[in-house]
Amino acid sequence: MRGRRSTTAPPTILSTSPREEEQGNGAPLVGMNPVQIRATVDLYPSARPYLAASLYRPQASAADPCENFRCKRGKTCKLNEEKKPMCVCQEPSACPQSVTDYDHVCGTDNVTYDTSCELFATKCNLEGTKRGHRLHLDYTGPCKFIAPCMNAELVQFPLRMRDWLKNVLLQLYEHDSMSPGFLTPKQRIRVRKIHESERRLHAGDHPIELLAQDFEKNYNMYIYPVHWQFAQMDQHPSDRFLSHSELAPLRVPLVPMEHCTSRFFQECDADKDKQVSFREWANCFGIKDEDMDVNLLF
Ligand SMILES: [Ca+2]
Repeated sequence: MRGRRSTTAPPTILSTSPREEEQGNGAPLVGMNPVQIRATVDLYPSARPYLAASLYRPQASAADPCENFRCKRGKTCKLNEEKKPMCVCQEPSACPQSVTDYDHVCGTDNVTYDTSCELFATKCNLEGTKRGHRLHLDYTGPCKFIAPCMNAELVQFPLRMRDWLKNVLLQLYEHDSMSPGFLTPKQRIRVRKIHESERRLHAGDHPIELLAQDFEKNYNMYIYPVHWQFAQMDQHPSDRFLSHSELAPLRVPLVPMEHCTSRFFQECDADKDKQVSFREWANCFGIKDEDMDVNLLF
C-alpha cells in the first residue's frame, strides 16, 4: 500500500477542471469531487453539458424529435413507424471510438471495452441474459491484475480516503478563492473553517500512524468532507442511500489506483441490502452517531 500515492496526492486531480466541464449547463458540477466528474459525465449522460445546451436550440428539436429525447446509457433514440422517438439498444459498433487509453474501461466480466459506451451498449444487447445482468463497469482503464485487498490494508483505506477527501475540498477552496466557481457559497463557509485552522495536517504522503493520530486530534475537520462526498453521489435519486451506480463515479476511477476500493465499499454495506445508507457510509469513515447530520449533506 505504501507508495500508492494516488489518494494522498490531490495536486494532480484538478487536471479536469470543474469550470471547463460545467460550461453551458448552469453549475451542477460546482463543488464536486474532480476525480468523479469525468466518470459522472460517462455514467449519467444527462450531466453532459452539450445535451443541456441543446435545450436552447428549439428549431433543432422541431426538426428531429430525437434531439432532446434522453435515453439511458447503452440506449439510443430512434423514431418508430409513427415517427415517435423511442429508446433502443445502441449497436456497440456505433459508439464513438476511444481517443486515448483513458477511454477504455474494464467490465466485471474482465473484458476490456474500447469505451464505456461500448460496454453499456453490449450490456443492453444482452438484456434478459445472465451475462447481461452481471455485466457492470468495474473500473476505468484496460483490465489489469488487481491484488486482493488484505485485512490490514482494508483498515488503512478509510484513513487515507478521509484525508484525501479533506484535501480535495481544501484544494477546491484554494482554487475557488482565486476564481470563484469551484464551490457553492454554502460549501465554502464550511471548508473555510477547516482551511483557517492552523492545526490542520497539510497534504502530503503521511504515514498511516500520523493519519490515525490526526483523526483523533482533529476529528471535527473530517466530519464535513465525509458528508460532502456522500451528498455528491446521492443524487440518482437523492434518498440517503447510495446504489451501486451512484457509487460508481467515485469507485470506478479509484479501483485501478487503490486495490481496496471495491472491498471497502462492499463492506460498508453492513446490512448487505446492496445500498450504502448515509449511516453506513458515515460509520465506515469513523464518524460518530451524534455527528451524523443530514443537514450537512450539501
Ligand atoms: Ca440515492
